[in-house]
Amino acid sequence: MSYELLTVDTVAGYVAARPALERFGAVSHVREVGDGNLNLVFVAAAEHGGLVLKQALPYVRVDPTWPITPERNGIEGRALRVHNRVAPGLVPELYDTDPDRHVIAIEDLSDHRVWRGTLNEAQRHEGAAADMGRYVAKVAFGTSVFGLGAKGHKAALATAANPELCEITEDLVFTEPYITHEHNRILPANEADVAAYAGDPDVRAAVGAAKLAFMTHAEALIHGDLHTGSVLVRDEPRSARAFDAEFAFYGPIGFDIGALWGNYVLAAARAVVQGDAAHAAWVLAQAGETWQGFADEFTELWPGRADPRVIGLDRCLAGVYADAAPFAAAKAARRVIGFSRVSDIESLPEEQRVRAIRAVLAAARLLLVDPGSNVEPKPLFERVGQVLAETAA
Ligand code: SR1
Ligand code: MG
Repeated sequence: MSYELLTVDTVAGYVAARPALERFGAVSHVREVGDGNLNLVFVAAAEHGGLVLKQALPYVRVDPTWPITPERNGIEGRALRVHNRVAPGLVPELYDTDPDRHVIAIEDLSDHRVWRGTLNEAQRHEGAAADMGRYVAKVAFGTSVFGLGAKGHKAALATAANPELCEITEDLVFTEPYITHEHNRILPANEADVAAYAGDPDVRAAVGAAKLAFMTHAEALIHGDLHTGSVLVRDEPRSARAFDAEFAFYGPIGFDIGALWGNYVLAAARAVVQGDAAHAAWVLAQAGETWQGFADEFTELWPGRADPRVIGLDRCLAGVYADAAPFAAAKAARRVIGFSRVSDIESLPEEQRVRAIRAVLAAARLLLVDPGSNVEPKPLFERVGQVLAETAA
C-alpha cells in the first residue's frame, strides 16, 4: 500500500498536522464508524468541535480481494465542494481534502441518523424526502448547462470523470442482476421470481435503455448513489443531508431521483411484510414528496437563468421523470438479487424476506414496463403499493 491508513490511535496526530484543521484544536476522542462497503470513517471530538474523517481504502472494505481506486476520495471532495456551493445546508460541509492519504475532513453530523435505519424502525421524518428533491434540483440546475452555460458545462464535465465507480454501477446495478453472476445471491424460494423478472424481455429492454442513459446522458454532477443509506436525517431542528458522494459524475438527473424512489420501494416492501400498511403508504408517498421538492425547486431556479431557446421547463421535467422510474426499478432490484444488500430486506426473517423480495421485483417490473406517460408520481406509487401488497401476500 502506497499510503498510510488511519487508525483511531493516529487520527489525533493526523488532525494536528493538517493546517486546514487547525481551528478544531486538539482531538480528545476518536471512534471508527464506517459501516458502508468501501471506506474508513472516523468521528473525532476536538477542543473546538467535532469533525469526520473519511479515508478511502484501495480495496472494497467488505471484500478486500476487490481492488478499487482510492482516487474516488478526491472525486468525492471535488463534488462535495461543488454541491456545497449550489446546495448549501443539504450536504455536509467540507473542511479539508488530502490527495496523498485519500482523506476528506467533513462536518460531524453525529446528531443525525442514517435515514435507512429510521425507515426500518417505521419512523417518519417529514420533509426529508422533499429536501432531497430540492437537493437534486439545486445540483441539477447549478451544475448543468442551465446553471453553467454551454462552455461552463463542458469545462466542468471535463474535470469530473469517475470511470471506475461508474463501471461498478454499470455492472452491479444494470448488468449482474440480469445474468448468471457469482455476486448474485438468491434464496431457493425466490429463484422463480428472479428468473421471471430478469428473463422478461420487456424488463431487459427497459434496463438496457436505462443503462445506456446512465452511461451517456452527462446532464449534471449528480450524487450517483443517493440511496436512503446516503441520507442523514434529524428531527429537531429538522435537517436532511445527502452524504457519501464518491460515485458523483456527470450523469442523468433522474438517476438520483430514481435512487431515492427505488429505496422507498425497498422500505415499503419491508413495512408491507411486517403488516404495517400505514408505514408502507407513508414511505411510498415520499416518492411524490421528493418529486414535488425537485420540481418546485427546479421551477423556481428556471425563469431567471435558463435559456428558453434550449428546452421548455415542462419538457425538461418530463424527461427527468421518465428517466427516474426505470432507474428506481434497477436500483431496487439490484439490492435483492446482486452484490451489496440492504438492511431493509436482509434483517427480515427468511419467510418475510422471501415475500419482500418477490414484492420488490414485481414493483420494479411495474416501474420498468408500465410507469404511465404522465408526470404523476402519486398514482404511480399508489399502484406500486398495490403491487407490493398483492405480491407479498
Ligand atoms: C463495490 S461497491 C458496492 C456498492 O456500494 C455502494 O453503496 C454502491 O451502491 C455500490 O454499488
Ligand atoms: Mg456509499
